[in-house]
Amino acid sequence: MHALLLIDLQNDFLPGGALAVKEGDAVIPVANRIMNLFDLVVATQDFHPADHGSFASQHPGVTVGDTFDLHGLPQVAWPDHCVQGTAGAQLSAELRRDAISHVVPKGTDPTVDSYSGFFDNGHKKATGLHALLQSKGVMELSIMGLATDYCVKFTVFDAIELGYLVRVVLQGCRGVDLQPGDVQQAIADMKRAGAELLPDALI
Ligand code: VGL
Ligand code: ZN
Repeated sequence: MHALLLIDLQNDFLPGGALAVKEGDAVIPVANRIMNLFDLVVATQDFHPADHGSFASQHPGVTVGDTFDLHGLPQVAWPDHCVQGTAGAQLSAELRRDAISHVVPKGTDPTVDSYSGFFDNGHKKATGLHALLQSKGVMELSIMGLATDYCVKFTVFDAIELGYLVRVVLQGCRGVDLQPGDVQQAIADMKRAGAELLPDALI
């Protein structure tokens, strides 16, 4: 079975959102167009409590974009985003929701961030995504979404480590590029880790 994993296609990562990714809206039509090609479509949802530890607002003296120590892990300080119960946390209304069979929340523990759709950043707790995919007999994953250099990248790394055959739908990814070059580096790192990169022409 081959599943499409849609990473964090939520309002706060789209233009006008709290943590807007440049051209983030360009990936929604890509998702809608390819959904039908898969046995299963699963979406992840960044889903933070209002006092999440990744928010700069929780740490006096820490500015958005800084890296600081969060309970022993290096953490980028983000603006408040994808807060549970807000419109920003919701999946884009333009997504074909009917084709998405499961939504997997992540980042719900205020003490640790969760870029990957599979585990928190400390690799201590699973989100349930792996168990879900195993229960459906999924061995192949095509992955796309936001942001290339954070949640897509770490989801791809974990998926490869867990033994899935992983393809990255590059046309369906956009990144933050906190430092210019981060997105290109992330793409190179995913390839080196063993992901197959699907260029635009293939989908
Ligand atoms: C993400 C930063 C913070 C992402 C989530 O979806 O890539 N990035 N939270
Ligand atoms: Zn987040």
